[in-house]
Amino acid sequence: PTNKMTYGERAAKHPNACASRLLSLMERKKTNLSLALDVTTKKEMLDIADKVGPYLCLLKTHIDIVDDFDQDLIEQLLVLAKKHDFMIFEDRKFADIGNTVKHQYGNGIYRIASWSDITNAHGVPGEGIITGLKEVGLPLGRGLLLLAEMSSKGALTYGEYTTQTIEMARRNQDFVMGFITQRCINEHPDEDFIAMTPGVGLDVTGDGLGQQYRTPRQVIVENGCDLIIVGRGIYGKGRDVQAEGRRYQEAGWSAYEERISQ
Ligand code: 5FU
Repeated sequence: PTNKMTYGERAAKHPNACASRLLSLMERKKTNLSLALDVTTKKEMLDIADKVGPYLCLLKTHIDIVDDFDQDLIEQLLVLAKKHDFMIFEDRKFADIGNTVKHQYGNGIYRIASWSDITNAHGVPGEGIITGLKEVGLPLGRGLLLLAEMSSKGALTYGEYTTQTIEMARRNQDFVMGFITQRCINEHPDEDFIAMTPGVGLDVTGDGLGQQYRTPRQVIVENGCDLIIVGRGIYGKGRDVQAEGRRYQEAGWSAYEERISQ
């Protein structure tokens, strides 16, 4: 299945335009690294994105934690996305009824749909959440991820909840391009959801607040995921962000090469 295929082969036949764009970027730039850029000032955000940009396929944001957010931040992030050739994923984790999330996605201060290639949602409200987000995002060529499994200790995303979330995605493949998950979810031969995985680190196993880390190899080779999402492992206190960016890019890519050559 998708496990043995290259990102490029998958890009060529992927029916979801946003997924295809991301997979071909990954192939062309030889990276499956997504940076979780959880910093609270505009300056740090732009500085780190510029330094780590060469190693990324996807910049993951939490735009609502930036103290001095303004429209100029968005414009500058888009300039960096073009300069370094990466896409943007606002990790908004929508979780309300369809009509509300439609506005949370398209309106307000952040206008997420206007700049973020990808966003994500919980399945907890039922399928209307996808329908609402799709009305706003699909005409703009955006893609959605559903949260199938979280990385944190004691997460309730398992069993029947996860199963039903996956079924919701299967019914909405024009807009749902993949999952936040800890393992590859694809089962049917023609199924190609992109598996993006947070909770990745090479040096520590947790953060004291419930986060749990696994290595790129565990995630990509052993569990068949496609992207590693790394935050503090790259820009944590005292770290050389450029060197760490390269280190995670290399670790992620060599794990992928090991997987497809097996
Ligand atoms: F959906 C999830 C999840 O299950 N676990 C996560 O850690 C999202 N995340 C995000 O990934 C979280 O909000 C952070 O932005 C990022 C992990 O950052 P870290 O610094 O690598 O722990």
